Parts: sequence; structure tokens; C-alpha cells
Amino acid sequence: MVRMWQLFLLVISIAVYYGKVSGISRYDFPPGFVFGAGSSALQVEGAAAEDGRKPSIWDTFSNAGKVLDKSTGEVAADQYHKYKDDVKLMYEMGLDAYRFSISWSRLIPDGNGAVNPKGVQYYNNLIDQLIIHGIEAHVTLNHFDLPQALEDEYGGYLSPKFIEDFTAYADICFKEFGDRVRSWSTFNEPNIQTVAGYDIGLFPPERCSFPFGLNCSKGNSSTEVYTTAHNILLSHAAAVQLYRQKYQEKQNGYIGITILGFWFEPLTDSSEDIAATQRWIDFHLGWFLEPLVYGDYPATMREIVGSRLPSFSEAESKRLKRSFDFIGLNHYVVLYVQDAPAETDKERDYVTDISARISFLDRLLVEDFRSLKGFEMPAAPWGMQRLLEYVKLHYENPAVIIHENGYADFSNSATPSKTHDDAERADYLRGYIESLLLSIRNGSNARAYFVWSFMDCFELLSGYTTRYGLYGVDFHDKDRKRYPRLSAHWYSSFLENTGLERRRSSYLYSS
Ligand code: IFM
Repeated sequence: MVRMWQLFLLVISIAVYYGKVSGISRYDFPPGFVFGAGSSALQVEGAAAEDGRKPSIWDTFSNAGKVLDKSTGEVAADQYHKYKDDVKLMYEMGLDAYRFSISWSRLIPDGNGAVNPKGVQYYNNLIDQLIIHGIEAHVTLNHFDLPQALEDEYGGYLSPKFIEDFTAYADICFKEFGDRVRSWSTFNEPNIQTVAGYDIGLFPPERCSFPFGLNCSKGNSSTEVYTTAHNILLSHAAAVQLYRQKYQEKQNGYIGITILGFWFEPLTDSSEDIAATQRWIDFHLGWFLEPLVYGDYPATMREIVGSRLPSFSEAESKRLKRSFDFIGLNHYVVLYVQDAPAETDKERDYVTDISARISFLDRLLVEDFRSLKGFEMPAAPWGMQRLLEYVKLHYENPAVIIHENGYADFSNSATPSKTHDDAERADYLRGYIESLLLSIRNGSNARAYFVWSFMDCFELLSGYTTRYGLYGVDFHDKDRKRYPRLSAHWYSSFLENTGLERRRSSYLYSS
């Protein structure tokens, strides 16, 4: 027979596990701090050729069998058809906000020109559904999925024509949806999009040049990575200017950009490794943050890259400076840096410009990456604290949104083996959320945190073999059945929702 004290102990241990006794809850955070979870259009929507949508460069890439499991985002998690159910799950979980992106080629199938009314309708429906449930909409305009038509027309991000088309696309989004959108991010992770797409040729449009990338048939790794980043920065600044002049006052939203935020540590205490670490920080974060905060690229980059680095006119620099209300950071991992001097008389690319070895971007490992299921990312929550401290000290303590942080498991199968029990993910999230709280107590201006991802999705490069979801998705099931993992229960409980059950009986769903 179970005794009272045993029962008591059991209850206490469950409560401790769910973070309600010794752990933290959302009420440890400043009032108004937003907690959410995210996705991107390409990775969850599916309906890739439905209702007038045309392909993005990622559709072209995956349709050509370039993703590890040869899969595509044709159906993905089918959120296009299941958005109502998904919003209900978000509501039950107690999310304050959902971060998603708009598929440009669903809204404007050719990238410029005619707007697709079915696209407008879909995002209106999704946003309305979120609002009805009291969930804020945080929208990314470009999460990697450039319309293929713009790639074909003028080389996409490579051409300055991109700036005009991006601004026109942003204008339509602000006009159609801005009355209900809390925050806009112009671009997701341009600091990896450019390196992976135009230096090492790993992402579409797979541009690179010998000896820097993998079997590309076109490209120039020495210059294109910098040209595309430059055009993206100018497009961002133009869209922000437009939003501020025409919409912000009426719509009361915020606008920013989302940067991939690796954190770097020197491998040894040697002065060479320490200097190499600073180079990585400058090329990875400073590349975007310095122009946004101070109006120009970091001095290290200007010195090392020289004439291959485009420059800003005075007017451009002025437009860029402070062109954000917040900086979005996607943080997953700490990388260790070792100095690796490049041969000075040879042609260079972004990686040799930095001249330092790290795990993922070193070309030898990139080659391995092709055959990997994904990359293991050991949890190091202190990395988030160091990243936030660095951003606070070097970039005038901007408002920060952690737009992505999450735990990958490589189940390597469309039917997950670890269906519900993802205690590792719950522990991972708790560790990072605790670090975030310590950063805030130390003066970081972080305002929001989003788990990547709300549910399993079509993962870039590795398809359905890598899972990040709080909700699992059975990709073998025609209906793409969703099921809550332990981490979904944990997050819900952290959010001081009394668990996923409470809201199921709320007024919204009572019959
Ligand atoms: O799935 C991606 C997302 O699209 C961009 N940031 C990293 C995630 C995990 O790889």
C-alpha cells in the first residue's frame, strides 16, 4: 500500500521535474516578456503547388533530391490545411506568441507582379485564428525561401534589383497583415544563407567556386557571399524605412532582423586562438550587427576582405543605422576556434578570410556534413549568456528576441522512435531558459524567447530525419497526426498553464 509520505515524495518529484518547485517559471521573467514557439513556411506549410503557389529555391533544391532523405516540403506538416488545429494546440500549450514566416512565392508567385488572393487569404486566416486565441503573430518575411522566379530573372540576392522587389513584397505584407502583426523580422539568418548558398554551395542556389565549395557549376566564392549579404542589408534597411514611414505609427508593431547567433570560444589560451575567435565573432555577428548599429562593416572585415567587401554610401549607412527595433538571435551552439593561417598568395573566400578552424564551416567537415544525419549540438546554455552579454556590451544593448533555440534529435525515420519521451529536450530548454533569465538579471535587454520548433518540420538539408518539435508529427500518416511530447507538457507547465489539459475545457472549446 502506498503511504502518505511516499505519495508526497512522488508529487514533489513530479513537481520538481516540471520546474514548479526548484525550477523557474515565466513569472521570474519581467512582466510582458513573451514566450512562444516557431516554424517557417517552407518547413511546415506543405501545399507547395496548391492555390497558385510557385516554387522557391528550396523547392527546386529538394525536388532535385538534394536533401539527405530525398524528401521535399511538398506536404511537410501540412499546416496549410491544419492551421486551425495547430493554433488550438498552441493555445492549449499556453503560448503567448507564434513565430512563422510568409511564403513569398505563395503571396506573389513570381516574386514580383501579381498578388495571389489565395495567399492573402491563407495568411489572413492564420493570423485571425491566432488573434482569436490571444496569440501574438511574429512574422518573418524571408526565411530562406526566395521565389525561384527571382533567382531565374536576375540571380536573386545577387542583384541590386532584389532590393526593390523585397521592399514591394514587404509593403504588401505590411498593408495586408500589419494591423494584426506584433513583430516583423525582415530576414532569417542571412549570415548563414549567404555563406551556405554562395561560398560553400551547401544551400540553394548552390553557388560556389573551386576550391572553396562542393561541386558547384556556377558562382564565385570570393565575392558573392559579400555581395548577397550587402544586398540583404540594404533590402532590410529599405523595408524598415518603409514600415516606419507608412505603417508603424498606425499598426503599433516592431521590426527587426534575425541573425544566426553561434557563440565562439578560443580552443586554447593562445593569443592566436583568441584573435581568431574575435575574427569569427566579427565575421559572423559583426558583419550584420555593426552596419545596423554603427552604419558600417567591422574594421577587421574591411581590412581583411578589402575591395571584395562592398561599401555603403553615406545615405545607405545612415539608413542602416538603428534600422531595427529589436535584433532577433537564433542560438543553438558554442563553437571552438583554432587559428589556421591561410596562404596569403592564394585566392580567398569567407572561410579563408577568417583563417580559423571551427567545427561546422571548415570545409573538411562540410564534406562530412553531406553524409551526416545532422550535427550533434551539445547543450551549453552558458553560450547563450555569453552571446547576450557580448551583444549587450558591443552593440548598445539592443532589444533582443531569441527567435530560435531548440534541441534536435536524429531519429532518422519518418515515424519517430522517441514519440513522447523527450526528457533531453525538456532539460535542454530548461537550461537555456535559466541562462536567459540570468542574462536578463545581468542587464540584457532580451524581450522574448521562441522554442524552435513548435512541431516537427521539414528540416533544411536533413528532411524528416531530424526533429525539433515540442509536438511530434507522424510523417508517415496521411493526416500528419500531431502528438505532444514531454517537452510540450514541460513548456506548458513552465508557462504556468496548468498543463495541456486546462485549456481544452476553456470557453473557446466548450460545446
Ligand atoms: O530549421 C532551422 C531553421 O529553419 C533555421 N535555423 C536553424 C533551424 C535548425 O536547423
